[in-house]
Amino acid sequence: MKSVSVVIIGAGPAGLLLGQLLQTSGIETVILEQRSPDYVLGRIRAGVLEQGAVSLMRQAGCSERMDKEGIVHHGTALMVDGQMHRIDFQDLTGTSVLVYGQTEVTRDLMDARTASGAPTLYEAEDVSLSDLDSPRPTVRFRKDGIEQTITCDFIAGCDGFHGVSRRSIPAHILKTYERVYPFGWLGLLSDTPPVDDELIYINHPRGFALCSMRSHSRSRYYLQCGLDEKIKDWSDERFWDALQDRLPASHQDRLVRGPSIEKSIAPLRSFVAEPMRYGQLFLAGDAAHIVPPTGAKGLNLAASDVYYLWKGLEDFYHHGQSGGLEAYAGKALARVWKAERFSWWMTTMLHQFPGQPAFESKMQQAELAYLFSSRAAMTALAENYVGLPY
Ligand code: RFL
Ligand code: PHB
Repeated sequence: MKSVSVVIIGAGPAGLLLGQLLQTSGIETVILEQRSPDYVLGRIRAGVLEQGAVSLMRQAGCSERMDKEGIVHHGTALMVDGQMHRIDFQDLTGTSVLVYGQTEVTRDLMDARTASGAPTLYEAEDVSLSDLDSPRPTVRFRKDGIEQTITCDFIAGCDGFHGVSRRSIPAHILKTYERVYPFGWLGLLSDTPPVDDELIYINHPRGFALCSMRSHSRSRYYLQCGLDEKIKDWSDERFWDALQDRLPASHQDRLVRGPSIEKSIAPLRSFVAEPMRYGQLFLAGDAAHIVPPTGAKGLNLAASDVYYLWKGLEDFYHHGQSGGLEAYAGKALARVWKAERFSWWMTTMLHQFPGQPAFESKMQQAELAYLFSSRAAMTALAENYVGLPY
């Protein structure tokens, strides 16, 4: 039986970032990931990093490429009723966000871990956690057909929404809060120049759309779609036509079409599990909470959870203090709920809700009219978008 200080379940951005930060602190970890590295890198997800996440990548020693290739965005546009409204982050909050894809974040963290020699066991099957409420919990799994067991001081559950960690907390202790939205996002990635220098969030009568990017030559676009939609029914041409139709007149001719490199549908959900700690198990990232992507918060919340957990573990191993770990769930959840509120608000304000009563439609219009008429309201949007302090 092997023994290690911290077992991290999941090699998504949360698990890899935590692993790298603990590595810099001299704390020994093993990461167990059920998929292959290529599978993990093939998932196209987040694109926008708050300064907090950027700073953690630097502290993890993984910022060289990000600092070179990431694109600083000082604002974003919201398009409503055919009118573009710019939210100037720099003017309203004095800060900005960085456009750098989750795939690249993950790749940089994977490379750094390989270089450090710290172990990541990919394709680890049937991971199970036991003795979580004892001082030495156990993790069992199968790798290359061989059953293995590791004991440790702590387990970091960074295994996403469908992972095993949250499910290992006894049902009578776990409380969950959930909202499932009656639509999804159909995303398309293409090697074409983005339609604008900044992101554009579009509220359109035929559904929400988002124009985003990964670089000056790679675009990422999303369309609101029904939950029963199938990828096979969305040819590239149909996607481009629908997107062009939702763009402002000023941008319709600027849209550059090209073959898709990836197309996928994601359902939209708000979800929080409390508590984020059970015994020696600490949940971080999507394992504990999901936000709809409209606020660009999912990866950034994973990063702030990781920050609190890293600091708690450092206090424990370097100073023999458990206060940081005791405070972990409370600190993380306080920030999580504010991001949940912001993501729910952005989603509610910008999408078309099928069968929405007339009163709710009027509220949505009033919300938007107020937003664009008030510097205070735009500042509230901007300060949440760039990220609340850790
Ligand atoms: P992940 O990325 O899901 O990684 C979890 C890892 O755990 C592995 N795993 C297991 N390993 C071992 N044993 C098991 N039993 C396991 N079960 C699962 C999985 O294979 C996986 O590798 O969670 P993590 O690390 O918490 O990271 C969270 C982020 O991925 C997520 O919040 C963001 O992608 C959300 N998100 C966005 N976030 C932002 O901050 N900004 C954005 O602009 C943004 N855009 C998005 C998004 C998510 C989207 N989708 C597809 C849901 C756009 C989209 C379309
Ligand atoms: C993305 O580029 O994938 C992206 C950007 C902003 C969002 C969601 C997704 O709000």
